[in-house]
Amino acid sequence: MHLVRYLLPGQRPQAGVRTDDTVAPVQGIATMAELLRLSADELRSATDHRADGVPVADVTLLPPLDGRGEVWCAGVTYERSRGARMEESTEQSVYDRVYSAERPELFPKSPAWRLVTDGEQIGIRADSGHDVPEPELAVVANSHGEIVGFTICNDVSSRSIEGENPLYIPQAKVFAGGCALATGIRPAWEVVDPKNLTIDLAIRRDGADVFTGTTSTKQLVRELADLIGVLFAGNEFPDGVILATGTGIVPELDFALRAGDEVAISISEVGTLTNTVAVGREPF
Ligand code: DO4
Ligand code: MG
Repeated sequence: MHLVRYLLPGQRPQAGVRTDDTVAPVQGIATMAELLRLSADELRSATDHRADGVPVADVTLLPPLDGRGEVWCAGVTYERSRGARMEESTEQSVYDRVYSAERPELFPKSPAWRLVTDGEQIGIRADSGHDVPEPELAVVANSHGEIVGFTICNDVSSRSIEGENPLYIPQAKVFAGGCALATGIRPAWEVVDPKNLTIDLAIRRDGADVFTGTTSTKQLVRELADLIGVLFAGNEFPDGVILATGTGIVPELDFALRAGDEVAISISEVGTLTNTVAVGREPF
């Protein structure tokens, strides 16, 4: 089962539940924000009370967040990420220190309205030059700070802009098409062990794989509840929040995304996310 948002022709976006090839609204609920205002127990029982469904082929699936929902990212949570940042950056020590610091790196990535989802284009910046996808397990928390599900985030990033100066991280991380989420949220009660999931990334160019990589969330050095705890320590998320937990797959420095590349991410028990790369607006 996945929590989804979808559009039927001529209607407003609707939150609901996808099972196999059917989507159905949850009774009395219109938006994901409403679902994420429920407690975890209330959400679980709400998903048992569904109205009649329609074939998924008849709807357009939307990014699974709405209203005041936000996506945040954690960074440098895998050894591979620490190594890659130290290689690309002029300021190596900040990455080395944050990897083992008590306080994790967390940064805002996208409001709900700027998200893209499966099958849509992801963007790379025209003023960048060295860009990579970052395939990440994303934790979905309700407004009470409880972990209620998991999805996939592609934290598309500019290595050249961040590498020049870490103070440029907002520009390296936040731009049109820079944040993609899978269409579905797998409920937490259906995922046996989120710290034992396989993450796969494949990048295809002209019909051939030009990069493949795999990792496991076993390699994630932070506890999911701790990351959510720090996020909620200074913030309220009245319509829920999705926190991407960092990348454990970073291509070597000689690889960069190009327009037209297809980026496919899969996470066991969670789902898949596939997007094609487009170059964003011209530099200022
Ligand atoms: O420190 C920069 C960002 C790190 C990041 O996004 C990651 O490790 O996934
Ligand atoms: Mg990342």
